Amino acid sequence: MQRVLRFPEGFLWGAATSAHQVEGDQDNDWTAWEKLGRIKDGSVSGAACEHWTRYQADFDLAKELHHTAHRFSVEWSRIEPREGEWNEAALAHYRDVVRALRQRQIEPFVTLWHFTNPRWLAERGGWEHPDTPRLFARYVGRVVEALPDVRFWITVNEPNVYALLSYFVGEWPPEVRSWRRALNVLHRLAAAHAQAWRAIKAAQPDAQVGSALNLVDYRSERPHNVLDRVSTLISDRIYNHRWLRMTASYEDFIGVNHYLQQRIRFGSVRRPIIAAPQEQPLTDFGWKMNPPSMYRVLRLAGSYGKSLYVTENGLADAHDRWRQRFIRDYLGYVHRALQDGVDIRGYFHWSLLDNFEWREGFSKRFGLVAVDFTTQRRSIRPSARWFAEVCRKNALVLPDA
Ligand code: IFM
Repeated sequence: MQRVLRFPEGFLWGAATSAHQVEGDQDNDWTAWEKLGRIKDGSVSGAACEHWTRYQADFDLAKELHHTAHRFSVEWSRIEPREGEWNEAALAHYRDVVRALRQRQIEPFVTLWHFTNPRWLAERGGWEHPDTPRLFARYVGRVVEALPDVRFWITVNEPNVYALLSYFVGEWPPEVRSWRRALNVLHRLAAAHAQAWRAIKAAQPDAQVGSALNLVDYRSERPHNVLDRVSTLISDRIYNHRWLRMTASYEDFIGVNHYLQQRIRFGSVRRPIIAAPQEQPLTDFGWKMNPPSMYRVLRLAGSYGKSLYVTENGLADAHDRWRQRFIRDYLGYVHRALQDGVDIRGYFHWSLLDNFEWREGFSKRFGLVAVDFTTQRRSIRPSARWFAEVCRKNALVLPDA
């Protein structure tokens, strides 16, 4: 006997990537920072997956895997290499990328900012500079004009992760450790999102515009400890809700990126514990799987009354030991949230390809498709073939327990 969980008609299935992580060769703040030797495995993004030149073949793989949508980002530093100077060749390239997806009946979801800043922008203060939202909206206007065939836009990716890691924990460039500056950056990004939303709507009134937020399922480390509980509440308010409260009226949809449950202990907010029930496997990142968290964060995002897309969900798992189980169990909770009335319209697995995982370098393997970074050879992982059947059937077929 089998149990079949059907997804709504038209539900979109696919995977996500970001420019810096797969394209390589950029003139941005991360490239500069990597060269200072800051990446844990000593690598630099370099040519990454050479997706800049191999995108057609990569999209053939996505097609073979029955993906019906694909999320990727365009790189600001390629498009505007110097302030006010536009690189038409880069825009034409991204137009070809969109066309390549359309030719394969894959719906493009385009992210306009995914952590990296052009070097010239970083040098004048990046997201701390009051003029950055205006410059961002101007850049967005150029991209939207150049890509009239895109219907789904994601303005910024995980503004909360960026504010946290770059300005509060200080683990990412520009390595600041200040909660005031972190909040200021989060607010700047929200202003940028609103201005970009208006710019896109002015050019394409029918476009669907949202942002992709990283949502964490926060729990108290010691449920009966009042200080832990207050710290947990504050983390949830700032990390999960603050962005949504500021931007909800400028979101046609909310993109939910979900990876983790975190346990908060008073006094260690900068270093939360990534925990889950004992029996859940540990992924290569040291992040524990915890599928019910997916349900809780979807309910949280759904409470803002917008439609949702799961714009990222995945794990580092070089040997593909857990990926199938991970996708199966997390999708089970996506389905449960749908049944409980949450309006979820698609699921993007992170990631299509193994890629440059920020400070971890190339050591963490998130791809449905494995990449050999010496030869650039791609090989489809078994879990990706299994996920392909979910996409093809628009249903999750579960063996009866
Ligand atoms: O690789 C990142 C991505 O850039 C943003 N969300 C989380 C992923 C895995 O860490």
